[in-house]
Amino acid sequence: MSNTLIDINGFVQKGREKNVKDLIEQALLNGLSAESILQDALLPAMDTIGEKFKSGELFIPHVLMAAKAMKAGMELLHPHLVSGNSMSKGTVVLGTVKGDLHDIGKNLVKMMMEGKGLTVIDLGVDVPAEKFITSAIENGASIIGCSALLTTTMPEMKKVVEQVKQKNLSNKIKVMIGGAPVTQDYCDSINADIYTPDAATAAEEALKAIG
Ligand code: B1M
Repeated sequence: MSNTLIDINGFVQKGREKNVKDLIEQALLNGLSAESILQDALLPAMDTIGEKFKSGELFIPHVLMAAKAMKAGMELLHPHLVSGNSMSKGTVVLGTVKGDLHDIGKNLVKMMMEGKGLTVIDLGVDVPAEKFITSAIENGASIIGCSALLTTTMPEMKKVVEQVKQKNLSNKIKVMIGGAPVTQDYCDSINADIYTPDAATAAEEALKAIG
């Protein structure tokens, strides 16, 4: 792996936003692909932060700083990951569920979906089930995408599935779920339509589901 990728990884972990931005700009100029910067530097950096946080080596302020640096990096990669699709291929309402403030993975899903030509209505974080439904109806969305990073917030996804069913929208709207603690088994257990483990697969499956 190139030294630049190793350095970007290190600066994300240290929360050094400016260094991350400078190095990414330089890396792009030098011909490194946005995909490689994301997959080989940014994502592994957040994995390491997660492990260190879990083991008590790092605390919330460190995680927040790393997340900020990661987001700054993602913003620079955004135009490179999102191609110039001008015609929308369908609409997805996306958000992180109620009680949950993690949005890095959700933002990545958004980026990948936009890259596939989908219109994404981003409801942000801490989104209650009702809001997903209302927004999907208002925007004529075919997919509701729910992200959850906490085991305690996953049940909100079940509420979304139940409300889609209660409102007889199951034939119009599919519920897609994802996030680190979410699994195919969980998806089956709450009768959600689609589970995907990562952002790129989420975008591919959304496009397939929209047909
Ligand atoms: Co938090 N946090 N955090 N955190 N945090 C985790 C999730 C945790 C696993 C850390 C740990 O203990 N190892 C743990 C959860 C334990 C659990 O429930 N199982 C945890 C905890 C406990 C907490 C707090 C409760 C800590 C506290 O306050 N004591 C607190 C909760 C706040 C809240 O939400 N109410 C908290 C807070 C925070 C910060 C605010 C400091 C910060 C979030 C900043 C932000 O997002 N703006 C933060 C962070 C950064 C993390 C870790 C370190 C990194 C998460 C991340 O961004 N990963 C995380 C540890 C970890 O996951 N390794 C951790 C990178 C991101 C690209 O991956 O989001 O998984 P991810 O997205 C992936 C896939 O999951 C998938 O695509 C992406 C990749 O392609 N995906 C989808 C995501 N959404 C999808 C939706 C789809 C499809 C795929 O379809 C719709």
